[in-house]
Amino acid sequence: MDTTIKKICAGDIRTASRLIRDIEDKLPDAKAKIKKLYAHTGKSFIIGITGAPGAGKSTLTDALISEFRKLNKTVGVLAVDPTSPFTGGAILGDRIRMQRHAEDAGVFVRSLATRGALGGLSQAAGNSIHVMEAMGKDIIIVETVGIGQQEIDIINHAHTVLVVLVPGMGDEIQTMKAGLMEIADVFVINKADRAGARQLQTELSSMLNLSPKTADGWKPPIVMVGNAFDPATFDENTAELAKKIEEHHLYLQQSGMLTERMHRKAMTEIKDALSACLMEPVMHSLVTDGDLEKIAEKIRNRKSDPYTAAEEITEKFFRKQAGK
Ligand SMILES: Nc1nc2c(ncn2[C@@H]2O[C@H](COP(=O)(O)OP(=O)(O)OP(=O)(O)O)[C@@H](O)[C@H]2O)c(=O)[nH]1
Ligand SMILES: [Mg+2]
Repeated sequence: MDTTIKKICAGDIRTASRLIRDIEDKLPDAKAKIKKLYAHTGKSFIIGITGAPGAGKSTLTDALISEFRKLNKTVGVLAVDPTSPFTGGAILGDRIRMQRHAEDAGVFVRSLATRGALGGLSQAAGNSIHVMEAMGKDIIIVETVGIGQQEIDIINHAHTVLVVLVPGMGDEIQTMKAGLMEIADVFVINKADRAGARQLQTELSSMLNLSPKTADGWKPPIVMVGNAFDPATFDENTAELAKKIEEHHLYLQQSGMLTERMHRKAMTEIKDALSACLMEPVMHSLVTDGDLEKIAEKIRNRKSDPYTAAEEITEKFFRKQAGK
């Protein structure tokens, strides 16, 4: 076996960290490593946590780590920050918030950011999850800011999805718009000691009652989590949250829905890989050749149309590939 793979499968933190960094930097070698690693993945339970910036996702993740550690489960955490060029501090914040687990060999925390590259964040997240799976982590938590399609793609790598809402942020409407209602398996109303928490709970539960019964027959529970700085209630609430997550996990296993989730994950992985094999090289050569600007200009002047342009681009790409 490749030494890198061997080391990662033995749980070596340095080798795993290096591969995650290479994945993030899109080094071609990382792809080759993931191919070899893949056979050693697929056994972890993956939890996605999404919600607005500052909703308290990292604080909750930290609390969940403690809950899972009590059960002797090893935990991997991946904090994905799609907006990191602007909020570089958030990732540092994540490290600080999860610092109390820094000494624990059963916990592995890494962050992932886009470095201005074209797309591919979902793929980088998926591959980093694979690294943690190969390390043998029982549970992997993926945290991402939930706004757009990119984040939904990332969350599709998870088996169970938590959506974190906070009273007074107009979240209900945001959530509906972002399509998060459909993707949530468990809702968390965080900072539930704040005014408006009960109202949010009522609105959310009537929204859930109105929505046609989810295809898989699971009704997403709403867990209220109070102030993170009031340990007595916070610990009790997060223990309840961990219980709901476990219930969903059991439900997935018993209903056969886990297979469906794994299928959804596989679909996302194919889409990501195709995008890396096709979309990204095409876009890359268009950008570096300066063709993208020229084509856009032609379209703007109605000298061409997007379909013809796309056909020409595709034809050129495949001709170039065939000539290789
Ligand atoms: N009042 C109050 N503040 C909280 C609570 N939970 C978290 N915070 C604070 O809210 C801020 C954001 O918390 P995070 O856990 O980093 O939130 P996040 O959703 O991970 O944030 P991003 O990753 O930046 O989107 C921090 O300053 C926390 O200390 C809470 O229950 N009550
Ligand atoms: Mg965070």
